[in-house]
Amino acid sequence: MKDILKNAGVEGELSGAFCGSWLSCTHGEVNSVSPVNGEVIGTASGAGPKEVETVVERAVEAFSTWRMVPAPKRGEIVRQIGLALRKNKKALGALVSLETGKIRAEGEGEVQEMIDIADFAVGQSRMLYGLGMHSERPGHRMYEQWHPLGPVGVITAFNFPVAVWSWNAMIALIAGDTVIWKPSSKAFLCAAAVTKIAAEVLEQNNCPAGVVNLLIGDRKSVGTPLVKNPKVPLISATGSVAMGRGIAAVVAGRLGRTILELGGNNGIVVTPSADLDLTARAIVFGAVGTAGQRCTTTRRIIVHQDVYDRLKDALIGAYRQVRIGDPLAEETLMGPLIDTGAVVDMMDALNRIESQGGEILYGGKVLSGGIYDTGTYVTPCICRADAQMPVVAEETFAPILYLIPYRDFDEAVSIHNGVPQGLSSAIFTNDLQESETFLSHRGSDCGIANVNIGTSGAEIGGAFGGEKETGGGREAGSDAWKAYMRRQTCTINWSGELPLAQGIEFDI
Ligand code: UN1
Repeated sequence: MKDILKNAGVEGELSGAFCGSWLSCTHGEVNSVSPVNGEVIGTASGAGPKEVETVVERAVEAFSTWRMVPAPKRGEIVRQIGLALRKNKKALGALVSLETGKIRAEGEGEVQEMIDIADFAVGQSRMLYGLGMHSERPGHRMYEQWHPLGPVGVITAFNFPVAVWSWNAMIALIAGDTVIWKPSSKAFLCAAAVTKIAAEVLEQNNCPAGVVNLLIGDRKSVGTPLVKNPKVPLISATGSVAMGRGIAAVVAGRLGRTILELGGNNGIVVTPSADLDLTARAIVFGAVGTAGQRCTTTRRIIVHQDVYDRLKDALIGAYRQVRIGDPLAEETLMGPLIDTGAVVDMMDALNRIESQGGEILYGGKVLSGGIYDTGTYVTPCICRADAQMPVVAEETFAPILYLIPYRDFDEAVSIHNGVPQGLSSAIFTNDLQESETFLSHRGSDCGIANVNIGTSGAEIGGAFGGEKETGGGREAGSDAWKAYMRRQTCTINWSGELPLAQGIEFDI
């Protein structure tokens, strides 16, 4: 454990605020407790409203310099950050595992996602394209350009403690913005380690202090003051729907911008023509991976009644094989939940499933003995449910999978879309009409819709995010960069005359 902290550069007491230098903070202490062994693995002095103010000021100041660095040069610095992450992939991946309980492969996979988005951002730094338009007036030229926006507040959750920052930060950095990161208080060591790596690269390139910043603390002492601050034009937040609602209201109140990536309740429709072996494997990764704690986790299987039993048996068979334990051990497939609070929430959901008429078909037990004595290890759970059960419409951040039988395809789509969340979705079928219907505008209502692959594990090249209560934000690839910049429409008159648009005459 000591080695993991040392290799990631986060042993010893940390300060809760960084803006080019570490500030001394006096807002209590924040502890990071590993769900792997229940031990406190790190402590930071907490930041408070005063530090938020200082850090925002520094980020504003740095922005005035950073925005004048040509975008491809900013891209070159992001390229170096990507190289530094490559060097630290194993060390960071192990820290992600230790602090969040993700298995090693997923911890490293998350760092790979950071590397991928860094590479993507390097290319994007030369492609911040605006459109040119034909003016309706003679001798006029119109075009649009994209300017840096300002400091961007990035609020991240425990479950992707480094990748989500990088989807935002790498794009914000090439866009010319500075970044203020408020990580989850449950995973701030990962954030401190990444901040150190990025800050070192920025320093080597003589960038001003305040391009990347960090604030460690809870919602009240850090989150709320950051979100309220009018000098932060964009808040990008990942977390629960309740958290997002609060942030949306505050930022809308000051007419700021948000990118919200909130809850998911992701479903897979399994039709009679599906390859059930492939389907079962995809479901197990989607439902059990990250111990069911991804926003893209597969939570609902809407399965045709003719293949219900076969799929159920295949899934139960596969669930029995899932090796649960120390996430840092090579053979483990499922680590612990983030804390005992998450276990309580899971057990509470299981009670409600039973009282609402569902049936637990497999798992759902808290493990004990040896490493399990932390009370954070559970067996993943499969339940039979029907779509009307209120608990099915909720996102329980735990490995609970609902099997919901359907009779006809339209019913399956309507069950699929019948929840308040709209992040990720998938269909397993070999029937072209079914897959095309699912992808059409009368099909899935989610931000992500897949055919014959699961709901989780999206690549960074696409825009990531969802509809309805998921919040509507898009991060990472495609043209998500536009949300981090301000668009300016420019009209240049080279005619020597002054014709007005819409043919208006206004001669004096
Ligand atoms: C999240 O859980 O907040 O698609 C993000 C995936 C990952 C990201 C999940 N690339 O599962």
